[in-house]
Amino acid sequence: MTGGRLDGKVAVVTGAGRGIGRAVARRLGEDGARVVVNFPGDPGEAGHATSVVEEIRAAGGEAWAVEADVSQADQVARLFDTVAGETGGLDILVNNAGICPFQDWWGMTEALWDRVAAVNLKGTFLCSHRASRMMRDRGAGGRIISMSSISALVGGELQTHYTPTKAGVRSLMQSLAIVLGPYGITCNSVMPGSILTDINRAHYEEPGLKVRDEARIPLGRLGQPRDIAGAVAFLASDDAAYITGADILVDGGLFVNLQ
Ligand code: RM4
Repeated sequence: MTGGRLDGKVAVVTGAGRGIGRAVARRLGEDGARVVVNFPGDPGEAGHATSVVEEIRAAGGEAWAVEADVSQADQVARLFDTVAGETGGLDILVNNAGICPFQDWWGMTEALWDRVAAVNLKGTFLCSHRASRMMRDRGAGGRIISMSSISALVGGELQTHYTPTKAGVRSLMQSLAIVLGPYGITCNSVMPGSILTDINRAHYEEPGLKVRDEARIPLGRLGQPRDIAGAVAFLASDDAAYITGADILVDGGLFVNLQ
């Protein structure tokens, strides 16, 4: 436990079976939050979610898994209705669910563009809309933390579908900070750099890519999911009570290392 600075808080983490979302769920559990581990219905995802729930419980925390594709309004409604029924309220939403199938521009299809936008941006909208209504109606404030990306600030040759969604997530948090501030709900983004997870593991199997990217990172290594979890835990805590509409770039110095 790290002092239990989130003791008794209820947190929903979307896409929490693997990668950054898994590390965030683990960390919020370590900090004392009761964690809802959301996962999509794709094959194998339930097993990932179950294992992270078991890890949180084994460490003395409270967690349970709820399936929902965040791009589907009816499934998002069911997710938050379940949270309301099980806990009576919601303190923290971490919009982490995201996909990035690398694809060159000339091979980009409307279907792939739509799917990435639906999960990454529309999913953040759908979850934030439901969660903010719960937080507003309960009247106890709250935290909405969304996973944007270094790709909100720079382009990506194989990510023309993905980078606009991450810029959009950041912008949505800025606007929601204005709307939800009067309710004591803060809205912020975390912007990971190159973090080694399943989202890019195959990409980094290309010979030389990992070495190339590590050479551009002042801290000399790709990030790990727990590097992001710490920033999320901070934004979820009372230590970040006066931070809203902001973003935290967690990239090992990659963004500034351009010359
Ligand atoms: C991030 C960044 C990373 C990439 C992931 C998928 O925004 O571009 O390099 O691996 O997206």
